[in-house]
Amino acid sequence: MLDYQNRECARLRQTQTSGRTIRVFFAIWPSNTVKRQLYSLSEKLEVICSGQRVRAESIHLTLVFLGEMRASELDAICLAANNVKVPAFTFIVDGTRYWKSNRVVYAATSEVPPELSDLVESLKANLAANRFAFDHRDFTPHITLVRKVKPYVLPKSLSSFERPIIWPVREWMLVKSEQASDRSVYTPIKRWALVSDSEINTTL
Ligand code: 2AM
Repeated sequence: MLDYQNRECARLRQTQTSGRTIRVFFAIWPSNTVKRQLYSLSEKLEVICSGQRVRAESIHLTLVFLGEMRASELDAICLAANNVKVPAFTFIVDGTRYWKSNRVVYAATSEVPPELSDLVESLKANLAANRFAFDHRDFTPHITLVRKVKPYVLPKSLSSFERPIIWPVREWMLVKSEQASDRSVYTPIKRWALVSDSEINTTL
């Protein structure tokens, strides 16, 4: 694991000095337990909506999409993100939705946790203060599970579940996205822990 991280850091440093750009975004990634539940949900969805399900290791929730950035800007992006202090929270996945224009089916929540909205707003404010450009569209928390779906109406049992998936969120990260022949490959660059309430109070 350490070897892998060292190799990744060395590769990033090389990219940083080469003037190349990399595609990056901030996101939260599910634990193995939550990932298994979401992946098993996508198995049902893939069958009924004839799409292509997202690979288990790629399931995530995007916070802010930055897009192509100069690799030399990465340190400054991380410094801006260091200012974000938001408490840990729980994200409750309690339904799926069809997003017609993107042809995806995604997992959603009926109640966006205020801490998640604060995390996104604080990240955007710190990025904007440092003059970084990002996607300014309103934040709609979505976890894409199936892509390239046919026009489709979700059965009631899948638009709202009786037994929600409980996702405890303890950290968020900056992620690099690379295009492989048939898919996107995501690699974490840096992680930040969400803070406990006591840490928030002592920094006020
Ligand atoms: P998606 O799940 O709806 O495809 C990496 O590309 C991640 O950033 C994906 O989760 C993708 O959302 C999200 N994203 C948000 N805005 C994007 C944009 N303008 N272009 C590509 N991906 C975007």
